[in-house]
Amino acid sequence: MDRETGEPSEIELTTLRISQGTISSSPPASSPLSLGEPVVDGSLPKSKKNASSREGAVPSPKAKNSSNLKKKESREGLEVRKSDDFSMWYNQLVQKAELIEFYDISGCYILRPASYRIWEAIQSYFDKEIKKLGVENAYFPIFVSASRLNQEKDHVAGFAPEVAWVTKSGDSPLEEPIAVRPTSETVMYPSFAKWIRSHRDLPLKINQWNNVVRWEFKHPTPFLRSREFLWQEGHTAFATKEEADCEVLQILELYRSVYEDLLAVPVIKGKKSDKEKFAGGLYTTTVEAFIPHNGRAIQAATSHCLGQNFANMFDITFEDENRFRKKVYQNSWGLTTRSIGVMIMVHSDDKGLVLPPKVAPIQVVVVPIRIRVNQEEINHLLDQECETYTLQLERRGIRVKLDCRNDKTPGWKFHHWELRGVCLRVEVGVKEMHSNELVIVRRDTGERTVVSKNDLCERITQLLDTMQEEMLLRARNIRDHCISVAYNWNDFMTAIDSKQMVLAPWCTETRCEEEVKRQSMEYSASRGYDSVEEQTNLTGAVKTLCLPFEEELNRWNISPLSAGSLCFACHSSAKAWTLWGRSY
Ligand code: 87F
Repeated sequence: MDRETGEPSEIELTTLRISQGTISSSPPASSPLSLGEPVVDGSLPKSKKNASSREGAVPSPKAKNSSNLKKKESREGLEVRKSDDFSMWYNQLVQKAELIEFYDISGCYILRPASYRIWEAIQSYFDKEIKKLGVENAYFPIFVSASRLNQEKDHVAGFAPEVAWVTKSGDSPLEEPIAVRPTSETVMYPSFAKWIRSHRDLPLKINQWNNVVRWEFKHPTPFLRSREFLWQEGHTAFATKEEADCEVLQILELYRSVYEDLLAVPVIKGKKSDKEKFAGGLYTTTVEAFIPHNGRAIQAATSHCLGQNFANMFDITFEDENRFRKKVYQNSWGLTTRSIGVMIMVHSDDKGLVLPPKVAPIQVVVVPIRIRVNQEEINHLLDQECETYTLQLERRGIRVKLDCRNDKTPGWKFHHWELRGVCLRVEVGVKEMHSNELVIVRRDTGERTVVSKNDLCERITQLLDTMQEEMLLRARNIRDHCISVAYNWNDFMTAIDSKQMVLAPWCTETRCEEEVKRQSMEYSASRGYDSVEEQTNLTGAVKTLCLPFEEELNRWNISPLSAGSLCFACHSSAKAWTLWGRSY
């Protein structure tokens, strides 16, 4: 069993990974040229204004008398801080906030309603946007025959160990084993070859919302790395390369928008290096996110230009206006449920989940603060008043919940809804009944705002908008402080070791990238990074994350590379500013 998750573990794989990382080298000396001070918030929220000043205002008879219930209550919350043990914190959080239920097959997780709702919000937003671009949804089978899968040997070769196969029905072996799709190029493209005849059939833009299976051997993590996951995969075909190039960026912009405008997670747009791009394609663009608490970057979504590679393999051709037969240019692009995990890691805290209002299943909870004893009449009025507010908010389209359970104390309810990431709490006590004001508490900052009852709906809407906006700004500010600039190896590794991403002038050669990866692993091993790896099952190797687009460099005030710039690693001529980091 896994010490943190209670999942069945894969001991042999962990052992293999650790034994790979034990080589030594000498540590570097000097410090990085940071874009700012590294800020990794390691503290529990200290807000005095916070939450539970009213905790226990009404001890319910049960809570008072039953030690059993008390025990249960204290186990509801997180027992570990984000800064003390990040991966244990995350595993507790996804379970206690009722996002994930573990399953008896390693790497497979149950997405509970609370997390599936978030996925639905992402789906609904992205689906609308791609439809505006003329993309149509379809559904292709989950199974791929061996011959189809191998039709396109080159790119599948590297992934072969991850393909899961069905070999039996009941007790009888199948005539030919059948693969479960790890991605659908080989499933879809034979149909594309049939459907596309003339230039009039182009562009063809197909998307599917589906599940895929990749039998990963790396340590699984809920949302971030699972053996079955949900995603959308878009597959498009065009008459010209220009149209394909244009769509690659349109989709990348939508991915940025999903992360930044919906999930309030800042991302960096860029192009993948040759080593990190999708092997079957021409070039890969990416949005990269960052988890400050462990200094890990994470690929958030990718938009590939496939060029004519697949058109060659699957014979996807069209007759142009002049009756010449031509090959199509294709793209593919994907966004997965990993996005939910990234959002949780970036925003949540020691009290539990913090959700941006746009995707929060419950945006507001109304909690009556009842009077202790023998005041049933007043308590009843209090409930009625709470119901009125709930209805008002509901009518405005706000996702609101009224919690008038009478076997739970207000303090217990505060913690309960904080753990589950409800954005705002409206507290209604006897004081509020007799005044014209209400108290609203923000989940992300703990800030209390007193509002006039007449303005409740407007103020709630305002607070939700502000919270959405500030969550992104805060996360971006922290993320930007985790980017250093380095011109040499020592500065580079020092920054990496302080959980930073590093922007460095680079020669763009694959050989150099491989050498950086090797040397950074040696370096990490020599600095005892092994033990961190052991705990987190993440490697100490440093990779290129992307060659950031100019717009990103401009935002950081990084001027273009000057003529004589040298590669930070191999000292040959530098071709591009490149973002490096340890990653998931
Ligand atoms: C695992 C097994 C077999 C990734 C795999 O990114 C094949 C593959 O082709 C494989 N893992 N890939 C690359 C997927 C490329 C591409 N497909 C459509 C995307 C977006 C959506």
